[in-house]
Amino acid sequence: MITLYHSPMTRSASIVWLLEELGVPYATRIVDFRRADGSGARDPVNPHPHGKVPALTDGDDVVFESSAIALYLTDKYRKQRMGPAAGEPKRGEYLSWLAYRPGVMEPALICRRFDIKHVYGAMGWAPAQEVEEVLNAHLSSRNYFLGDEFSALDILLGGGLNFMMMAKLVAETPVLKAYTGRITSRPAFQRMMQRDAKPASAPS
Ligand SMILES: N[C@@H](CCC(=O)N[C@@H](CS)C(=O)NCC(=O)O)C(=O)O
Repeated sequence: MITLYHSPMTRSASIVWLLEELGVPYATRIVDFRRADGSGARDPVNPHPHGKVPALTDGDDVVFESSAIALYLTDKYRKQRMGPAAGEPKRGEYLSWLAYRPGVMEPALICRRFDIKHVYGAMGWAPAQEVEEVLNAHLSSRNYFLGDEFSALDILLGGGLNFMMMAKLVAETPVLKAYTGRITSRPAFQRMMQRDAKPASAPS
């Protein structure tokens, strides 16, 4: 049985959305974590080495970091296809964008929030403005990250873009507005939102 170590309305919500799309049985274990305002604490039951969410266990396997969890799940559970398998077309593209989320997109946009100046050649990511241009250009000619096929990329990167647009960390362009409208109208997204709206003490 899959157990997701989760806290509502955090990055682990993406994994709830992905599990809902995959249609596999899972349980959520609500855990506390250290918040930006200084509240919260690491939860000793959470297997993530830094006490972050998400983390996931599946039998004896422990998986942490959103992109690794997404790759693990979409490789292993393939009744509902949510990304190309090894050897299939677009696998390289799939892996590249999966790595782009924590390696480039997130740090670039979070630097913007804290007004941290970008330094070419030193930081492994690109300036926020450049990241926005790349994402808008990519999505202007496609329905989804991989073209016509919805995949875990639209949850990890698309869900992140949706959140950052609401938080005003990303400009609301017609391209991004249409794209996030497409992905958030999915029933699995709505189910995730309903789940996360439940009080934390409710059985999950
Ligand atoms: N790189 C991680 C980031 C996870 C992360 O930072 N999650 C936040 C909640 S949205 C957290 O657990 N923060 C607690 C901490 O930084 O200790 C991922 O993509 O899964």
